[in-house]
Amino acid sequence: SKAPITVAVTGAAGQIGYSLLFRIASGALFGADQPVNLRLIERNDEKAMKGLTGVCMELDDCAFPLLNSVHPTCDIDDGFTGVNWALLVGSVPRGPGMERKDLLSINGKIFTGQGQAIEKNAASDVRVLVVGNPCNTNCLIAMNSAKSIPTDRWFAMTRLDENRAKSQLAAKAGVHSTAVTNMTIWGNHSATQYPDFFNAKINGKPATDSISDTEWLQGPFISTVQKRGAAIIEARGLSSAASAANAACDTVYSLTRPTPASDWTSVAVCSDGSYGIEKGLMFSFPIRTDGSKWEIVQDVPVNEFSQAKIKATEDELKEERAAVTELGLI
Ligand code: NAX
Repeated sequence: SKAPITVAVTGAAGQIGYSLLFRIASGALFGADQPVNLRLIERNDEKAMKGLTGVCMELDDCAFPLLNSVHPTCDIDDGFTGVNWALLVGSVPRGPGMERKDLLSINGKIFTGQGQAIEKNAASDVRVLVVGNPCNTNCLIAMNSAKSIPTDRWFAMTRLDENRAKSQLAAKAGVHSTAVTNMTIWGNHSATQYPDFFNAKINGKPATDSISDTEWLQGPFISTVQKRGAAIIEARGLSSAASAANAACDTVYSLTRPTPASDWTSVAVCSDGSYGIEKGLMFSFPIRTDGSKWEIVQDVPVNEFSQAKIKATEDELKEERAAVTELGLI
């Protein structure tokens, strides 16, 4: 049988963790014949670690055929030892009265420490997906704290936004979500992200052929996707967790298998200057991969409307980077 793949998850006792771990253990990332080791990382806090113990008990109780080992810890050097994939989910949410700068500063310290611990302890083929918000900038910080790990191993998650956009377009066109392809999320995982309906396809043809309501596409469609996180909180009283865990699984799945012909997927990667985006920013682009090496899809048409939206989200990421540079985090 195959050698296990080792996956670290931070924030493992949190809401997303509670969905994500069970999906990983049942084969959602690497398939039904690939055993996994889980290394579960939580804060050095009694309540968090006790919660993690409970989650580990439930993982035991599933008797998952693919789950080779589970290792809970609050020591990040231990937690990242030998990991092939690091899913950085844990971060500190913005509390009442907390300034944006305080948030960047608190999370900045978490992600510099985790970047260093990954560099020191992970497997030589490690790949990192940051989910914890602000995910693009947290990823930028971790990547800059681990300079010996190639920049093409670092990803921040915009797949939930991609999936949300596909589902909105499918509902509007009256088709199944699988009919929607080539859905790019450009930029930041935030309210400035741009879900690019111009280049999306429905049943292989431009989405705009099936959806003629341009006013809806340029207005409510974009804002619904941008603000979906807040709408879920409003409805559920809790932030999106199962759908976020699902998107994390989709991201790893898509990055480890060849992209279907003529389609692409969205994930934030370190910009190489494509589409005029400043080099070094963690920016969500259309991506294709053969399952190991990935590339930014070039020559996707960007019209004036799209250009303005892409500029706005790039500007926001530049501001976030300036703030963390000023704080000495990168
Ligand atoms: P929870 O607050 O339920 O869980 C977070 C967990 O992280 C807690 O158990 C906490 O103890 C732990 N934690 C905090 N600091 C840690 C550290 N230094 N090391 C290890 N663990 C630590 O949040 P949850 O709903 O699970 O969301 C987690 C993160 O995902 C949040 O930052 C959230 O904003 C972000 N999201 C990102 C999304 C994306 O699309 N990129 C979508 C969903 C989600 O909002």
